[in-house]
Order: sequence, then C-alpha cells, then structure tokens
Amino acid sequence: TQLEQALRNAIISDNVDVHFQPIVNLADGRVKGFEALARWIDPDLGFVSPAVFVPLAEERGFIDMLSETLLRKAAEATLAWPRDLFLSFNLSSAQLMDPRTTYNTLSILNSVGFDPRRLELEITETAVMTSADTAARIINELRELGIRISLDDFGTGQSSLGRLRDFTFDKVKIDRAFVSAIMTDRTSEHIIKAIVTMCEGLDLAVVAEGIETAAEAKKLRDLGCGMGQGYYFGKPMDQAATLRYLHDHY
Ligand code: G
Ligand code: G
Ligand code: MN
Ligand code: NA
Repeated sequence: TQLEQALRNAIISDNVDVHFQPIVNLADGRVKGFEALARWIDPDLGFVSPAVFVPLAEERGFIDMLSETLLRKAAEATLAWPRDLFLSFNLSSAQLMDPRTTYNTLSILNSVGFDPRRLELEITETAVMTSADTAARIINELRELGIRISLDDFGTGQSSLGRLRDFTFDKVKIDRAFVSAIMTDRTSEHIIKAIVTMCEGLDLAVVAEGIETAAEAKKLRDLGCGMGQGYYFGKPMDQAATLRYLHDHY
C-alpha cells in the first residue's frame, strides 16, 4: 500500500524520529527518565500516529527494522543526558515473540555504547499473553542483561493480575484511564490505591500515566505512587527541547 511504502522509505531515509516524554519523581518533581515515542511526519500524508504505523510495520513484517532504527536513535540521544537518567522504550508485541529480540537489542546497545542498565522496555499485557513461553524466555534474557521491564497500560488488558505472577517485571505503569478519572471517581481512586499497595509488596516501581493537572499529581503522590508521567510535567519533545527541559528540571 501507499502508506506502507511511505513508511519503508521514511525508515530508510532516516525520517522517522523519536521524541521524549519526562517521567518524574512525584515527591519532588525531579525528572528520573524519559519515554521514547516514535514520531513521523510524511511530506504528503502529514502526521501519522505510531498507533497506526507501528501496527502496520508489525503486520507487514518490518517492525524489527523500524524498532532497531528507533532504539538506536533513542539510545544515541540518551548519551547526551545525565548518566543516572533512564530511557524507557516501547517493545512491540511481535518483538516479544521473536527469539532474535535479545540479541538484536544487545547489538544496538553495544554499538551505541549504551549501558543496558539504563534501559527499560515497556511491554503490554496483550503482548505477554499471545505467546507466553517465548515472551517469558525473552523477558528473562533481557533482565539478565540488566535491562528492566515495565508492564505498560496496566489495568486495561485481560487478567492483569495473573501477568504479575507468570512473568517477572520491574515496574508497572498505571493506565491513564484510571488516572484521568481519579478526581471524580472514587472507584478509580481505590483501584490505584490497591495497585500501589500491591506493587509495594511485590517490590515493583509504579508510574502513573497521563497526569494532566497539579491536583492529579498531588492526589497520586498522596496515594503513595512513586513516579508520574503526563502533559502536566511535559509533552513528548524532540532532543533539543529535551535538553532544555533537563536544564530546568534535573
Ligand atoms: O505518543 P502516542 O500517542 O502517539 O503513541 C501512540 C501509541 O504508539 C502508544 O501506544 C505507544 O506505546 C505507541 N508507540 C509510540 N512509540 C513507539 C515505539 O517506538 N515503538 C512501539 N512499539 N510503540 C510505540
Ligand atoms: O501506550 P503508551 O502508554 O506507551 O502510550 C503513551 C501515550 O500517551 C502516548 O501516545 C503519549 O503521547 C500519550 N500521553 C502521554 N501523556 C499524556 C497525557 O497527559 N494525556 C494524554 N491524553 N495522553 C498522554
Ligand atoms: Mn508506553
Ligand atoms: Na501506557
């Protein structure tokens, strides 16, 4: 299709970019790391969301090529940041079913000179459900390299809690559906409280996603949530804006 060809060309000609959104410590507002988010503006098609082109690349079998380009760019950009900040990168579900993922990831990190202990890979519940044995093996291999694994969009998939028993994670990211309801909906508040308590017991870090107001940030902090992410702290931004952000918030 036209979209597929445009995307392939964009990857080859280095026109798919990566932006960064801050993840902060809710207690003091200091930045702890950034999530890499793919961005593509095609000269003819305009802005195309990664929610469209990532699934397309998965379907057409070139997600490995897309993802390798994005991880390389993100890791290279991260080298200009303070050493103690982490990089969070979204792994697609197809990559969790591909036994080459560990080797490919390590190759990129080695060639960039990036410490694997600074990397977190975000995976979704749907991804770990599809091919559980392979996913578990890849997750364990990655963790042995020092890479941390986050469970993204937590609470929205099927049998979220079972995932925590079957796989080893380092962090849980609470889906923004719960966060955006927290000021008006007591149920969401109780759910978040329960997730935070459970994660304490499991020794997992917690990030609340999609924080858009100061009131939400305060509420989540009061509920014991350690980290936050969302437009209130910063939108996804290019590398130049990221470095300016660090100047003010690190
Ligand atoms: O930032 P935004 O709303 O545009 O992201 C839309 C969706 O695309 C989100 O689900 C996000 O996880 C996904 N996404 C963004 N960047 C990447 C990426 O580099 N790799 C993968 N696999 N997914 C990404
Ligand atoms: O699926 P994942 O959690 O990786 O994707 C994160 C998505 O959420 C990205 O598309 C990102 O741009 C978007 N996002 C980040 N912060 C906010 C926010 O505060 N509000 C909204 N509506 N979207 C956000
Ligand atoms: Mn994510
Ligand atoms: Na998410």
